[in-house]
Amino acid sequence: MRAVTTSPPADPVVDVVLPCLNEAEALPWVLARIPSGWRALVVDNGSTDGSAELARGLGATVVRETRRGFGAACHAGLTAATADIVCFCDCDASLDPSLLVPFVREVRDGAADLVLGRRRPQGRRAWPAHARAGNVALARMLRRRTGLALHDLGPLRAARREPLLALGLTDRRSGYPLQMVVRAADAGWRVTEHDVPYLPRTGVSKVTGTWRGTWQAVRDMRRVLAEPPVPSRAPAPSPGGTSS
Ligand SMILES: Nc1nc2c(ncn2[C@@H]2O[C@H](COP(=O)(O)OP(=O)(O)OP(=O)(O)O)[C@@H](O)[C@H]2O)c(=O)[nH]1
Ligand SMILES: [Mg+2]
Repeated sequence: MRAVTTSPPADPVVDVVLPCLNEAEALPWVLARIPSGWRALVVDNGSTDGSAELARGLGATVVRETRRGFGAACHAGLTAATADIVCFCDCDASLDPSLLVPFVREVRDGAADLVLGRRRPQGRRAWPAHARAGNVALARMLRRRTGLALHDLGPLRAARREPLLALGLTDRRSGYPLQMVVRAADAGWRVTEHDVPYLPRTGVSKVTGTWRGTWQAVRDMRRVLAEPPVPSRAPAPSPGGTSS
C-alpha cells in the first residue's frame, strides 16, 4: 500500500472531511487514496484506538469533536475546512475518496452544486439487507419531499464550502446528510448523483450493522423529513434550477 507521510497542504484546493470513530484499521487505506494537493481532515469523534495519532502520522490534519454523532463530526470538519470545495467521505474504507475527483470537477465547472455518490454494493457484506431496504424507502420519501430523482443518501459528496455553511444545518446525528440534501433542494441547488462502488467496511460496524444504530438513524431521518422548509440564507451557488 502507498504510504502517505507528507504534511498537509498549507493551501488546499479541496478539503476532504473524514468523520472518524475508531477507524484505525481503515485509515491507511483511506488516506492513501486522497488525491494529491487535497487535504484530509480527519474528525476524531473520541476514538480510543489511536485513530487520531495514526491519522496525523499519515499526513492528515486532525480535528477533534467531543460531541458524539455523525453529523457533529461532519459539521466540525466543514467548520474547520478552508478550501473552496469540501468533500465528505466515510473513514471506514467502504468508499474510495479518489472517486471524488470527477465530483469536484463537476462542482468546479459549475455543472452541479452538490454531487452525491450512489452506493452500489460490492458483495453481500457491503450493505446489510435491512439497511438497503431502509435506504430504498428513505430515497422514495426524499424524492417526494424534494422532487429530485435521487436513489441514495450516500456519504460520498462534494459541494462549495461557503454555500454549504449557509445552509445552516442543525442535525448533529444521522440526519445530517439528509438535511443537507433537503435544504440544498429547497434552496434551488442542482443536485446530481453518480454510481460509486460500496465495499464491505473495514473494522467494527456502528450504524447499519446494528439494530440500535439503524433505529436511531431512522428516527433522525424522520425528524428531518418532518421539518418545514427553512427560508435559506443559501442561494444556489451557481445559476440554474434543480436537476438530477
Ligand atoms: N456511527 C457513528 N459514526 C461516526 C461517529 N463519529 C464519526 N463517525 C464516523 O462516521 C462514518 C460513518 O459511520 P459508520 O459507522 O461507517 O456508519 P454506516 O456506514 O452507516 O454503518 P457501518 O459501516 O455498518 O457502521 C465512519 O467513518 C465513522 O467512524 C459517531 O458518533 N457515530
Ligand atoms: Mg460505514
